[in-house]
Amino acid sequence: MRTLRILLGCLIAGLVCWGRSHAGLPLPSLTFYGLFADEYGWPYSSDDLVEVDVDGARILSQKLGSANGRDYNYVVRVPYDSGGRGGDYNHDVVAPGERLTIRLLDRSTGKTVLSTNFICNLLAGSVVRLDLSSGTDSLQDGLPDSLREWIWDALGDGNLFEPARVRATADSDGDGVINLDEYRAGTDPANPEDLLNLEIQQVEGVESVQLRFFTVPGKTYRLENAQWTEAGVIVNPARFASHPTGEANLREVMGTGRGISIFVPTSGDPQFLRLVVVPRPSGGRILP
Ligand SMILES: [Ca+2]
Ligand SMILES: [Ca+2]
Repeated sequence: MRTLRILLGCLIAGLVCWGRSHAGLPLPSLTFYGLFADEYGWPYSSDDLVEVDVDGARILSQKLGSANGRDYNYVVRVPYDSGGRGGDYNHDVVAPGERLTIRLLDRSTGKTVLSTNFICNLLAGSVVRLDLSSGTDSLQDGLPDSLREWIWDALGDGNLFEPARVRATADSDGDGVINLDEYRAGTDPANPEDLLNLEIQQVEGVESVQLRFFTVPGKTYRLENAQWTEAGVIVNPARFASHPTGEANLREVMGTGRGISIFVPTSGDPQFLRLVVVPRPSGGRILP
C-alpha cells in the first residue's frame, strides 16, 4: 500500500509538472552554446551566471563554465514545445514566436554584463552557437575600442585617446603582426614579445618536422599547406601528429595556455605550411 501511495504521488506530481511546464506538444530541447568574452576577448570567469528568459520571465539560471581547453564557456539546454497555450501556461519552456533572452549575469553585482534576445523560431532540437563580447567597435574594423585604448595607454604619446588613433590594420607594437590578427590570436597588440610565432625544426632520425608555438586558451589552431597548380594556389588543411613517430591524423588543436608541439611527416618534397587561428563565427549560427 505504501509503495502504491508513493507511485501515485509520483504520478500526480508528474502530471502537475507536465501541465505547468508544457502548453503544447513537447519538442526536443534547443541547445545554445558559445563564448562570453570581455572587451579584450578573454572568456568571463566561471563564477558568473548564464540566464535564460522567455518573454521576460526567468526559466533557467546556471553557472558559467570554464573555457579551459575548449573554445566555448557555456552550454544551456532550453525546453521547447509547440505552443498553443492554455490559461495555466507558465514560462518554463519556450514556444515558437516567443522572445528568448540569453544573458550573462555578474554574480557579485547582480548586473547584466552581456545580453542578446530574439524571436525564437528554431527547428526542434537545434544546436545554436552564440558568441557575445562586451566590446564596442566604433570604427567597424573588427577591433574592440577597449583594446584600442589598452594599446594607446601602453604605447601612445600621452595625448587623449581617440579610437581612430589605433586602427585594426596597424602594427602598433611593431612585432610584424597587425592589431586585428593579434586580437584574433589572443596575443597582446601592445607587447612585441607576445605574438603567435612558429618555431620549426627537423626531428633527428625521423622523417618529421616539429612545429612549436605558444597557445592561448579558448583558441583553436589549424595547420594548412599550400600547393601551386596551373589553376593557382590551393590551400588545404594539413594533417599532423602529436608525437614524432605518431600517425598524422589530427587537423586541429585547442589552446591550453602553454607551448604545444605538433609533428608533420616529411616526404622529401618541399612543403609550404602555415598555422591558422580558426576564426570564430560572429553572432549565432545553426549547426547542421
Ligand atoms: Ca603587433
Ligand atoms: Ca604583440
